[in-house]
Amino acid sequence: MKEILLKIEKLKKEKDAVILAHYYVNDEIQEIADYVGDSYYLSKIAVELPQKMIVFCGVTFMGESAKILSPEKTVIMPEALADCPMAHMASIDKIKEIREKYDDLAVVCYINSTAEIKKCVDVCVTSSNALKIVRALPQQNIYFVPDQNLGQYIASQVPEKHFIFNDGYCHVHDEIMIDELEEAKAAHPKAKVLVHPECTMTVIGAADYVGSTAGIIDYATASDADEFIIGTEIGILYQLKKNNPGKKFYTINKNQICPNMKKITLAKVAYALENGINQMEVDDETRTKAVLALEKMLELAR
Ligand code: CIZ
Ligand code: SF4
Repeated sequence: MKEILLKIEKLKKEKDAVILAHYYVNDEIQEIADYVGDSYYLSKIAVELPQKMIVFCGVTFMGESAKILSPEKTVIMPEALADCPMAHMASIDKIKEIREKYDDLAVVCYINSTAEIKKCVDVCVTSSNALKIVRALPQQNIYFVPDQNLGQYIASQVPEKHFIFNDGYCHVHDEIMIDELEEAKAAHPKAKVLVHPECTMTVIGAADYVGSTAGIIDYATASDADEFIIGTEIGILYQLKKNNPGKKFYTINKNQICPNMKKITLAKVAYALENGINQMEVDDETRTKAVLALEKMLELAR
């Protein structure tokens, strides 16, 4: 075994630590992680795990959500600068303005958001539980932040409610173009198209399946098809190939890479574990407000 892997194993035992990783991080991180998953699975499991320390291989909002839900645990981020730009793409003033306009309103917030935003919303969702949660809400009007694409997709599936959209987006998914998808389909006519709901509605409209990273992996694994065109971040290919050695997976363009997820390396995991750096801190006032939206998500998604 490589020296760095032995070092990480040893440190994990010494510190009573567990490594969580999102499907978008580098392959070698997914290989050493104790748990790999989508953002819903990771936020749920972080609460249930017995270890005192969580090393979160993902972007800031993921570690922050784990800390908010489990304040007694030490949550360490191997790379402090791995942040999701979309997490900042909502305005608290705009949320207040929309609340004043509608009586019967729920502010629904994608988990890809900062704790400051989560403080001002009614419930969080992830791409794997958003439809279930939005359908279960009693409110008729839904203000969905920050992702406009996920918001539009949910609205298309829940036509009985009225939606107000925000203008946030994920550059990795938003930049997957329909003509690129059509080219990929022409090159691989037998392939099923599986995309993430952070893609635009035009791309979603041309897909066979729309779902979270976990949903895409489950669909490809259960499917009889043996070729797939994948419309999400390239890190997902590691699990797709691992679960399906006989099947072929194609991306749509060359930019399906989240630069922030890719900042996490084995050396940074080892260094953060050894030195206890980049501990996630959330002040009490923020935590006690933001936890309500996350706990409501866990309750409604059950
Ligand atoms: O950051 C993303 O795009 C996420 C959280 C995707 C997913 O489905 O887990
Ligand atoms: Fe954020 Fe997009 Fe990266 Fe996900 S893939 S962390 S939404 S920038």
